[in-house]
Amino acid sequence: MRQRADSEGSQVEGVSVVVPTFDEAANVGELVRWLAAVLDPDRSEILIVDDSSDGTAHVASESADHVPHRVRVVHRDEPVGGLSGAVLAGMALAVHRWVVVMDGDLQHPPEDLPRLIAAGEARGADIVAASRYLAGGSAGGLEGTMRHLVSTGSTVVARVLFPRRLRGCTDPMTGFFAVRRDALDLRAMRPQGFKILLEVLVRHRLTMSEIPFSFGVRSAGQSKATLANGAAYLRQLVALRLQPSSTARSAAAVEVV
Ligand SMILES: Nc1nc2c(ncn2[C@@H]2O[C@H](COP(=O)(O)OP(=O)(O)OP(=O)(O)O)[C@@H](O)[C@H]2O)c(=O)[nH]1
Ligand SMILES: [Mg+2]
Repeated sequence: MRQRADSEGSQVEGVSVVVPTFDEAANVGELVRWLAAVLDPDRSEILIVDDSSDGTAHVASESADHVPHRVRVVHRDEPVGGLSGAVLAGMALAVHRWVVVMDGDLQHPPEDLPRLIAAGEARGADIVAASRYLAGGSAGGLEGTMRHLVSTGSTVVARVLFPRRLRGCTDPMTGFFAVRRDALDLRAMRPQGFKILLEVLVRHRLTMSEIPFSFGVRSAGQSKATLANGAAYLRQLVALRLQPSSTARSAAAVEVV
């Protein structure tokens, strides 16, 4: 059982939390309660971008009624760009200084969220990623040897292909990070598949930092990591190599909501 976040400690302000969800009805209620424990209700928002058909959006909206925080639930009837497209849609709605991206299945511990923001403020970074591979972190929540191999293999390939943009980034595959809203150029991004941090880092010139974290086990429900995501990752690598940075801006803008 997860330790309860210290709701008596100071709560973080100036944060928009973007959570992509696909069939997370069994997790999203608990996630909203956990986030409410660490966020200042007057200076934060929770943006849930949902592509599900299992009632996740309904559960999320009901949970919102029990917390004083601003919770927006966006259900996409015609999803574009998968998980990464959902994150981009959430980023487009975010109003606060920091945007935190995290999964909806509690594998990303909400109590680590204040550490991300504190590190970003203290170090003057544009982006702070929560890394499973930094000393002190753990990828224990990845199920099976194959998932571990795919994760480390994908990381090595990305770092070889983008050595400058990924310098200092031990875990470009992590889905848990905080980025300054004004450092993002959403028009530069061409999201597809699962790897939104890679998209952000390669398409921007950002000062990056990391904190270690322990990737937990999925709380309930099914994984959406599939072979199709592997294929999408390869397509993403090719697209990023061909048009890596903000030169992409002149192309047609991505529709984000
Ligand atoms: N909106 C949206 N969210 C998605 C989509 N695919 C996955 N997600 C969400 O993205 C997050 C990460 O997906 P997961 O299935 O947990 O992937 P994972 O953590 O690599 O896999 P597990 O370790 O098995 O949980 C979860 O919150 C999912 O609900 C999608 O197509 N659209
Ligand atoms: Mg997961």
